[in-house]
Amino acid sequence: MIIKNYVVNDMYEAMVLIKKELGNDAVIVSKREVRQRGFWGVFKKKMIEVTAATEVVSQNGSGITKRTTPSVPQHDVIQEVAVQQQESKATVDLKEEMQQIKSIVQKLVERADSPSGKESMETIRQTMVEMDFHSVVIEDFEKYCKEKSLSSNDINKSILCEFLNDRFENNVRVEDVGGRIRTFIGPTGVGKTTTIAKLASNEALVNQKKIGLITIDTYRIGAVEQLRIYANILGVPVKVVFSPEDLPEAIEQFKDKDLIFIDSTGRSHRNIHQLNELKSYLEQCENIKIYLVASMVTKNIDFVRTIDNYKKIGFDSLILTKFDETYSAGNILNASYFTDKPISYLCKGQVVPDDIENAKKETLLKYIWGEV
Ligand SMILES: Nc1nc2c(ncn2[C@@H]2O[C@H](COP(=O)(O)OP(=O)(O)OP(=O)(O)O)[C@@H](O)[C@H]2O)c(=O)[nH]1
Ligand SMILES: [Mg+2]
Repeated sequence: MIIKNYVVNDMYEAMVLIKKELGNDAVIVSKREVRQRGFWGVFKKKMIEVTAATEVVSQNGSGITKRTTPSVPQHDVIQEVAVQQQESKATVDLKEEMQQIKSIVQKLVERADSPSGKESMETIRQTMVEMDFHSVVIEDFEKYCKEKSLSSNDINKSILCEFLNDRFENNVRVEDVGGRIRTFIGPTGVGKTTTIAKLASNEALVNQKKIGLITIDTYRIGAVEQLRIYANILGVPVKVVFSPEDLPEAIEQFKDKDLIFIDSTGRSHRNIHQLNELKSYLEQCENIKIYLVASMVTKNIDFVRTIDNYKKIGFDSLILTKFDETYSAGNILNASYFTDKPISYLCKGQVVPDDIENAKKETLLKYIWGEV
């Protein structure tokens, strides 16, 4: 029987020493806490004294049968303990790392299998949101994919392009609705007066048409002056109308004109009272073409509500402005889900008369493609 004491820092250290010196069959007989001598007793360190015993004769064959003095770990043993502790910590770290790698690989495999690894419906939906498509258009795209029995793995940008092409071809209308008397209505600041100036300039200067301008916008300070400035530059007359009943008379006074452009006050689509007031003006006129001017910068929800609410007044055509101020051309298609009226013009800057053109499908498509 060999009995040996070990004063060690922890049980792990003790186990390593016992195993090394007494072999695998050694048993721990006792364990107690002891204090190491410290500096003035202040820095006393807590240690453990472990007593171990074994039946087996030790390696050196001394056959010691008495309780030995506490064994303080030898330098090489300390090193070995430190190495083994480090190794053990490294093993734990390695295991953790392996676990992390396993879960990352697992996720990657799942992603590759799932649609998001390619261009899932969720990614395409996000693209459509960024392009400012209304939720109705996005839902229609999802329906389109279902009808084509496309699995989520098949949904990618080319499918979106295919869908946009299809809806564009079938739903979007472009047409210059013309009209001798034309009025321009729409929300505030969308470019009604500027669009009138652009169109009137082109008609007067390029097509040599006789033009008459009328404004019913006596609400906004400076509105009449704004139109007068354009009229003076073009050398065309302007009439200001203060009440609905006076409008037919003003139009009558322009009976010698080829074209009459009527400017109106910008009205929020949310103000039904103001929309009705505007309607009361337009009801006075016959054979008038009403152009709803809407800005591409308007976010889709307000854009489609504008179209919806202006239906109460009624309009013949759309003019889309401020193409130069946005990268999201979703409103082109959004419009077609809420009205069957065509788009007549698109405006792409502040310059009068240059920044306007007749709406063409190719041009409009390009604005959408730009995003896809
Ligand atoms: N970037 C850009 N600005 C435009 C466009 N059309 C008009 N604008 C500018 O938008 C601002 C408002 O234009 P207006 O023509 O006064 O707009 P409006 O609809 O008549 O405004 P209200 O009469 O106040 O309702 C002006 O600074 C115009 O120069 C366009 O296509 N692109
Ligand atoms: Mg105006």
